[in-house]
Amino acid sequence: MACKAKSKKTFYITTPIYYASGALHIGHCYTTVCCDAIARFKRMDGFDVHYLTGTDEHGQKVQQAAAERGLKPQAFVDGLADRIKALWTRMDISNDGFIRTTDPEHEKAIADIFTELYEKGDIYKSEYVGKYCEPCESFWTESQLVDGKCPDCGREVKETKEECYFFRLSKYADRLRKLLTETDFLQPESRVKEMVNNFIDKGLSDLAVTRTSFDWGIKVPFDPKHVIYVWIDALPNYITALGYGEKGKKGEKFDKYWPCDMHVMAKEIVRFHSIVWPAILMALELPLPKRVYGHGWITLDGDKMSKSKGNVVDPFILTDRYGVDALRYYLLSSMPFGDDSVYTNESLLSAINNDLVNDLGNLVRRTLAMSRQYFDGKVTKPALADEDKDFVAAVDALLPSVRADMDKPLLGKALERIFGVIDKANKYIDANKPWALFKSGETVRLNAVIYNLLEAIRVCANLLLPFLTVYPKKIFDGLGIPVPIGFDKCEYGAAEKYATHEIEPILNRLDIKKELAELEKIAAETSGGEKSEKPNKEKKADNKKSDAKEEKETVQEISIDKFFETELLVADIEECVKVEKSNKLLKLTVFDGTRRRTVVSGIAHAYAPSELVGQKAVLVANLKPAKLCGIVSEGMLLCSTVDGLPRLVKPVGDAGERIC
Ligand code: ME8
Repeated sequence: MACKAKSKKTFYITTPIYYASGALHIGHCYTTVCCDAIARFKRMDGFDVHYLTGTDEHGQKVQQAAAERGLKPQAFVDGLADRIKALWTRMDISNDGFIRTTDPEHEKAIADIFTELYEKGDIYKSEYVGKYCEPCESFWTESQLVDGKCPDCGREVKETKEECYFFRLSKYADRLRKLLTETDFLQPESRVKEMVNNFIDKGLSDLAVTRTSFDWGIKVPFDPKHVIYVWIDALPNYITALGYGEKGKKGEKFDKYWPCDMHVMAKEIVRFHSIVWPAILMALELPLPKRVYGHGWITLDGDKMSKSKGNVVDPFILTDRYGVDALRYYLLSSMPFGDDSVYTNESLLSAINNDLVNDLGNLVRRTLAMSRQYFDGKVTKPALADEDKDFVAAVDALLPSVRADMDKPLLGKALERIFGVIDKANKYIDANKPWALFKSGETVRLNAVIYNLLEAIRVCANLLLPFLTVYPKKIFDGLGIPVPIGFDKCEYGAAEKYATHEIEPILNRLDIKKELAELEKIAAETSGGEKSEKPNKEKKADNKKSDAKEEKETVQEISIDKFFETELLVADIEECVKVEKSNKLLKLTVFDGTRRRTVVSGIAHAYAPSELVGQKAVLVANLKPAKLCGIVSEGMLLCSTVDGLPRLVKPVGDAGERIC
């Protein structure tokens, strides 16, 4: 039960700020959904929660990715930040803050932090000679390399020599060792050994914190040919987002929420969070975060899913097909929080069918149907019978044990407990046979059985609210009671009576074979090629052919007059639906300033229809109408390709304005 003293307690939780260098995948969703479930749980449990996520937008990697697309870095990161925010909206993430490292307040604060550390002698200028891993943006000493390669990603490193500023990390080695070995700061415990053995015991070197080889970043205020390099820019986001700024100016939010209760990230950046970040805070003489939690990786075929390796699973596609709760449930329940786990389409689809459709869906459907059939939905609180005491005890044990799981945090375990009670409730139906009680006219017992089931469903749905954002609300609708905002009624007997409603099934059973085939088809389409049985050699020859064709096409020139024959107009997208029987096509109604037109566009794998309504697009307005899937399309929308996906080119101006 939430009490008054608790409601005053604060809880600050963060995800890493993700690189704005490409579209995010279900690995990023994993961290963000886990933090979301914890944040939602804590809010419901009476805490004043601040949940922060954001984007890491500076650095060489981002500058390069922008250049590859012919974009200025700022325009590139603006587009990606929008897309990342759209993903968190899609995943129902309840973040309270979203920080971008290009936010002017952040940039100013980082410049001040850098100056403060320099003035204190914790940052000094010298020359760097060593190995640099470009994709990881990390410098390594010879002894840290594994087989001569980057210990984080296994790729080649480059010999580098340049003038740069260093952070005096070595100075903090003893304090860091104590922090890691004598407190619960870093979890799970297995990560402590990794950090102490691999880094502290090997001797902490000072950390290179500026670069001169690129300029997309915050300049050192007193030496502007140096750019503050990624970790010193990125890690303090956790305090700049709370308003920590110029020397001595901390701000209300900082005073309220700092120190952070939990920084969550995957294992590859635990080193930065459990060694570099506390050392920066020690140098700034600020309190340290209470806990750093490094979870495992979601892998695909044994390989870490990663943007740079291109082996990613697109959360937009999965949520389009199965809904946000299915993906949230899968991520939260099927991945052991500390260890690595393997993603497969099969495991996702079986979790949906077995747990959500069979166990949860059936329990809700059967119980609500019986309450209506036997009592017209009206069920009252009975006296508790001896034979129900075990069942009721299992329901009552849920809140305290789930609360303990969430504190660890063991999210999968918490869900397992809730689904354990759901399973018990399904068995309780079979054991008590309400249909037989009805037949024999045992109305009092029948009312008690149905009430007990409704109570079990209510408590489970209450506890599922932090994890799933759609189904529990539907269940409360069926139960005929408002969605709770806390856990104060999360115990057996809190509802005096019920008046239940008929609701749609919360989820329909999937045909796994069919879905697997569909997902494979989508993967083939979105990776830009049809699945081909041709041997590799032949495929390579084909590629060469198409390369040659492309080359020819790109050198073909047209006159400016010919170009101006194309009429490009700003258009407003008013409606958008999927074209049935097509995975790629969307049917849009756009207003071109004069009239409404239908446009069929092959962008269904990149956008959910709802994302597009209300957006502006560039319409090629004088194309000959063409029939696609039986629909006449009266124009085309211009797109650029970002990470292999079409993205609408966004114009400025009102519908009907010409683009020239
Ligand atoms: O490292 N499995 O950003 P990033 C599980 N900008 N989690 C995964 C994952 C996977 N396959 N792939 C990504 C950065 N993640 C820096 C962070 S923080 C001050 C700066 C999640 O875009 C996981 O949380 O590479 C991982 O640590 C993070 O995304 C890396 O995101």
